[in-house]
Amino acid sequence: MNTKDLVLTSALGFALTAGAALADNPVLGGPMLHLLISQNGNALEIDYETPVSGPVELFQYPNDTYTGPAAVLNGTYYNAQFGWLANGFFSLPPGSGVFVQKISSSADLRVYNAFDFSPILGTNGSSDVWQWTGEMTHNWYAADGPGQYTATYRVYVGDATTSQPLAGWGDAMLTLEWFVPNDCLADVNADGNLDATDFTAWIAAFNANDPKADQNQDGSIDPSDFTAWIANFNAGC
Ligand SMILES: [Ca+2]
Ligand SMILES: [Ca+2]
Repeated sequence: MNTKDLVLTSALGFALTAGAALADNPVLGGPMLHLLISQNGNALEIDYETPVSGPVELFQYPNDTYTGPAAVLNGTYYNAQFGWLANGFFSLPPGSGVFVQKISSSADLRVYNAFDFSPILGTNGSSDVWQWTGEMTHNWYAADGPGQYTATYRVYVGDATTSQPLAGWGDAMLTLEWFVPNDCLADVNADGNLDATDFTAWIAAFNANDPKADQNQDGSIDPSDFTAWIANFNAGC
């Protein structure tokens, strides 16, 4: 690759395939969802290869234990369907590169590098800025329990040494969303614990006609769901 005239091409997706040969390599969690980055003059643009309708689910694989760097995913709910992918050729100024900057993120969402599982994009005190090489890169997004997770990123052209944005270049913004469904009905406030606060949460859900109040899963919210909540609570999760 000519460093002066950086050419990014989707043909560089081989790295992911190579990684998949590792015995304990984690799985993506579903079809690849590519975040297509393209250059249009002095601006970056983003498009979705596959329209994403709603949050993407983070999965836990209780029987899988990874060794080595991938062990950071052990016990987590994770997904790597979102992948950065170059759409066409890039011609960037010498000494520059493409960067992804975390603008905002759910505090409990963690991101790990696609290839070496190092924490990136603000995870574990890492920099909020991560340099993308231009090859297909499916980073790992992980969380510890039920909930909704979101991250907003800015993609820009920056100085390869300082990562400072280059003047005169347009950036692109995108927001990604994930979720972990709450499979513990009695845990109404979805904090991963069963305790008295879930009773308060059930009352609030009942009054708000929130589907979470439907503890017997019959499609309607009525007083029988109170009895059902007690039963679910006693059954535990
Ligand atoms: Ca709870
Ligand atoms: Ca019901």
